[in-house]
Formats: sequence, structure tokens, C-alpha cells
Amino acid sequence: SGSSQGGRGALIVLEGLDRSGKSSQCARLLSFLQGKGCQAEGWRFPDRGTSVGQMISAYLANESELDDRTIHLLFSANRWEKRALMERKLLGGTTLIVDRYSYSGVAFSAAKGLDIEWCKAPENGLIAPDLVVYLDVQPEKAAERGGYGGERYEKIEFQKKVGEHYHSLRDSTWKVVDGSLPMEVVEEQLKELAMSCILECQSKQLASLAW
Ligand code: 2DT
Ligand code: MG
Repeated sequence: SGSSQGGRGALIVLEGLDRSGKSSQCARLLSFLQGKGCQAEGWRFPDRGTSVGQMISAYLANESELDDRTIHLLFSANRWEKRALMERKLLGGTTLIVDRYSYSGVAFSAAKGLDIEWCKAPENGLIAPDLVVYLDVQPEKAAERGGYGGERYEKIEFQKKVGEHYHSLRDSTWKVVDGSLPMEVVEEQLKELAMSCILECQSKQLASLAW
């Protein structure tokens, strides 16, 4: 398999509001794992590198307008187009640290008023994460952190609604980490969660999202 410890890799997802620290923590966790000799890669959604991803990127930059359901399905398609590669990597022993996944897909679209069950449907059949870490930061706190960029959704009122929908998505794979703690403290908690998840996954089959 190429993995130093044998067995498959783990699908570890970080979720949270904009400016909750996901990207920094993904980078820290990735270099920690790689430093330990663990086969690991950092991924993110949306993956703006594909043609679907470019449509999403233009929409987020307010360079194009798309119907709410249309953009929802594009975000989902952007995960589907990566599903086969994701599966190959995981089965080949690579752990994936993923910045946003289906939970962002549902929470952001539901915050616009779309029916949550409708939002969940196209995610069914994607690979289920082994661990979802939600970095919990109050929207006001997140906004204070150097402010938002100019992208669509980066508004405090909208972020509050997104947070409420995230909370309704919590399931048994979720761990909530207080994202307002110092970076190093969050990092330590993430390392522990990730290490035990990776160990457990060696004897656990991949599963599919079934919402
Ligand atoms: P980044 O700032 O992390 O690049 O995210 N989003 C993301 C959705 O609305 N649906 C999705 O399925 C995903 C993955 C969250 C860009 C924005 O895109 C939103 C913020
Ligand atoms: Mg952003």
C-alpha cells in the first residue's frame, strides 16, 4: 500500500465559519503528520483548479451570478469529480486532510433558505469522513480576525445563519474544538484527534455519506 503502518488512510475534514482557522490548522496538522512519516495530503473544497471549480470561483468573486440551486449542485459536482481520486488515495494508504466538505455545502446553501433535505441529497454516495473537526468560533470573533475578504458569504449576518445550520448537521463523526483558544492549543487537540482517527481507520472500511 505504500503506507508505513499499513491499512487505508483516513478522511479527516475541518469545518467552520470563514476565519475560524481551518486553513492554518490544516497546514499545521499536515506538516505534523508528514513529519511523523505518515503518508498525508492536504485537500480543499471548493477545488478551484477544475473547470467546475473555476465557475465556482467566479461566482464567489461576484464575477458571475448563478441560481442558488445551480451553484449548490456545482459545489457538489466539484466533490463528485474528485471522488474516484479520493478513494484511490485513501485505499492506497494516504490520509487526506480536507479543508471544507459536504457540511459546508449544506450549511451555506441552507443559510440562503434552501430546503436542507434538498441540499443534502446530492452529497449521498460521496465518501463519508472518518472525522469531522468543527472549529467553533463565534461569528463576531471570526470577523475580528483581520476581517473578511471581499468574497460572497463573507458577511457577519450570513455567517451566523451558516453557524446555525452547521450545528444541525452534527453527527457521530463530529468533534467540536473551541477555535477561539490559542492556535497552539487547537493544534494539540487536532493532533490527538487525528492520530487516534488514523489508527482506528486501519481496521475500518470506507463508508459513504447516507443523508
Ligand atoms: P473557501 O473560502 O474556504 O475557499 O470557501 N462553500 C464551500 C459552499 O457554499 N459550498 C461548498 O460546498 C463549499 C465547499 C464556503 C469559499 C466559500 O464557499 C463556500 C465559503
Ligand atoms: Mg473564504
